Amino acid sequence: MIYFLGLGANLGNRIENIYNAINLIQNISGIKILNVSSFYQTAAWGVKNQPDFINAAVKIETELNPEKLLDELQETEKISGRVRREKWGARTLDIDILLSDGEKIETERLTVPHKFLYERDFATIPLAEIFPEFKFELKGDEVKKIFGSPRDFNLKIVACTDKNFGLGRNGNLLFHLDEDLKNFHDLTINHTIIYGRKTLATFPGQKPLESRRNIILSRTLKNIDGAEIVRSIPELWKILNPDEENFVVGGAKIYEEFLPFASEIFLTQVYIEKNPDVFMPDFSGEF
Ligand code: A4P
Ligand code: MG
Repeated sequence: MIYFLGLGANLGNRIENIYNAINLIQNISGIKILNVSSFYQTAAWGVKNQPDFINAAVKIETELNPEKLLDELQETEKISGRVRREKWGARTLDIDILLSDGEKIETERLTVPHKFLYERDFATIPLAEIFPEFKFELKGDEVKKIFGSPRDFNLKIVACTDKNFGLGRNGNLLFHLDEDLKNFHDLTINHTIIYGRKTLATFPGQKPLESRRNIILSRTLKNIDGAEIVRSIPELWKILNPDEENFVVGGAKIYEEFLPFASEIFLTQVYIEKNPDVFMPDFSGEF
């Protein structure tokens, strides 16, 4: 099933709270994030006299049933330090299930579509950005798009696969074709490349590539000359330069994690069948 979620925060570092929430949701087993909207600064709705919110919408695909999904999302709110107090009051993180592609839901715990969805520009405007067929009327609330959502970093994915979208075998790439390597060089030289530990091991001398800003996403790697190491995707958003060209260059797990945020894919597909043991994740959905 497809669901659209609304995220909101108006306490603490609000943008970071939304980054972390997206990351927590992405790491729930049984949930796949398909797309994330821009971030919006919105005047508090319902209870006034509280700080503005940052709001965003997220499209997910899940095999979880609705109640289990709600359990997981409420657990995520809890981890994010939300304390339940006043109705509509200030919070570090609020997650609402806005809409699904299935039947209406009306149980004691859950109403989908969300009961106030159509009354709130802070929910409908981000939602419409990632669900263009969505029909709604503007209510005239204060909702302003801000800079800093993952999609604002303009991530580009670069990969080389065989005929069946295989990426590698036994920790090695499938191909070392001059033309593809030149293409990779020309695209990325003097720009930023983002990759995982296993991809570092495929580089010459297992070293970061020269004349590029190298950012490695790894929980385990220690300091490496010529590279910056980040431990999590939210950490990456904090150090990435949105005015730079930012390329995600592998491997399979890293591609999968960044696909929902990518704006372009540069794919070299070689029409040969190799015998790969890792594959490019499915990217047909949101492109
Ligand atoms: N619940 C029922 N349907 C749903 C659903 N579709 N999604 C139940 C999520 N939860 C749903 O929510 C109360 C109960 O609603 C849950 O236990 C669940 O079983 P809550 O999160 O405990 O309490 P709450 O969030 O304070 O109340 P409520 O009514 O959910 O508030 P909202 O609607 O979430 O509004 N202004 C701006 N600009 N931006 C905001 O994000 N958010 C709120 C909170 C108020 N004003 C805002 C914003
Ligand atoms: Mg709520």
